[in-house]
Amino acid sequence: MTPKIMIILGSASDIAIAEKSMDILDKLEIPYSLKIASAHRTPNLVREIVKQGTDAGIEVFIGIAGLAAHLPGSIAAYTPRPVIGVPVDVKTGGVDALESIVQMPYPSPIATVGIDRGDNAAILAAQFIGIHDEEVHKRVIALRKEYALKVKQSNEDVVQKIDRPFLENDFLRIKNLKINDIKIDEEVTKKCKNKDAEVVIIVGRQTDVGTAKKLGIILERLKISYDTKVVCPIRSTNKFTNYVKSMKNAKIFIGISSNSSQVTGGIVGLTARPVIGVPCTNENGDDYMLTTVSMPPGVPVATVGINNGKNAAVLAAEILSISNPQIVELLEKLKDKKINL
Ligand code: AIR
Repeated sequence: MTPKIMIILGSASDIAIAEKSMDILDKLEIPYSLKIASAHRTPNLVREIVKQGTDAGIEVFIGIAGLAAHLPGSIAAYTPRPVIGVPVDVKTGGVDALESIVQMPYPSPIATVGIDRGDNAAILAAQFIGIHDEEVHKRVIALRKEYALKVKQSNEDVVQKIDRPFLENDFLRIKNLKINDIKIDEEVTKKCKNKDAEVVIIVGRQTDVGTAKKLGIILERLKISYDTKVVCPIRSTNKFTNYVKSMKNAKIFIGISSNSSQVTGGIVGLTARPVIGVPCTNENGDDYMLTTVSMPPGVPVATVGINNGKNAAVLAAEILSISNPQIVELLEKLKDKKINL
């Protein structure tokens, strides 16, 4: 079996986080390769592994590292394939590694997941592959349902066992509720502007539209179709849900989000397609990177740098280019132009 995913660790001491990735990939039956190479101690080894891996058909790279975690960025320097970064908590709770991975300059994005979230990195990699491999997409949906059913079941396993005089255990028993089970990627029929768009951009508030515009300009240069909507999942819940579900041909969703990042969190609950998150700043200069990236197991958001809509576009293009070599060429031109400036 030729591996589709390559996991690279900055050190053998990161192995526990890689185990979480491997558990998921084994479950999803996706062949992978595992290597150890440090961006600082062995930069040449990183370059060789990544170049040879790309030539041999690796579709997605996962870089796992702690401290000044420059490994995912180094991987991105040697491959046109998408790179997922997993920050490891070695010191400072892993925030040092998180900032090192997520804050990449344009046009070199890293799809960053939460601290120690090797499991979410593997799910995200499977979602990328699922865009052109229907079997993998179906397995991701099945896995997502497992996570959801576990939550439902925990009402019986935990709540029902608590014995307290004022706790009404039988009030709205979850097992009796008529919830039409877990519907992921279910469709609704609704007229929308550009229903065939490959990339769907959702902006939570008017203030962040500028970030979406920059993103759109890059997608246009890369000849990728997209649709943009400003809709807040809290203020207009039905509109938000219907819009996400009506975009049934979408291969990738991008959420541009501030505050508690309900936009990205909301999208990810409604689809098994990959979700890219662009954290924004507010008027006071607070940023929302942590509320975008720190997703629980099962529901990753591929987070890029703060206000970096352009990197979200490049990441979307890299993901789509796995099965479309034309985009690789266009991306190379885009990168050359940036360097020549
Ligand atoms: N690391 C290795 N080379 C560069 C970096 N940033 C990271 C590893 C590991 C941490 O440093 O990814 O998380 C400590 O590595 P070690 O080998 O000292 O245990």
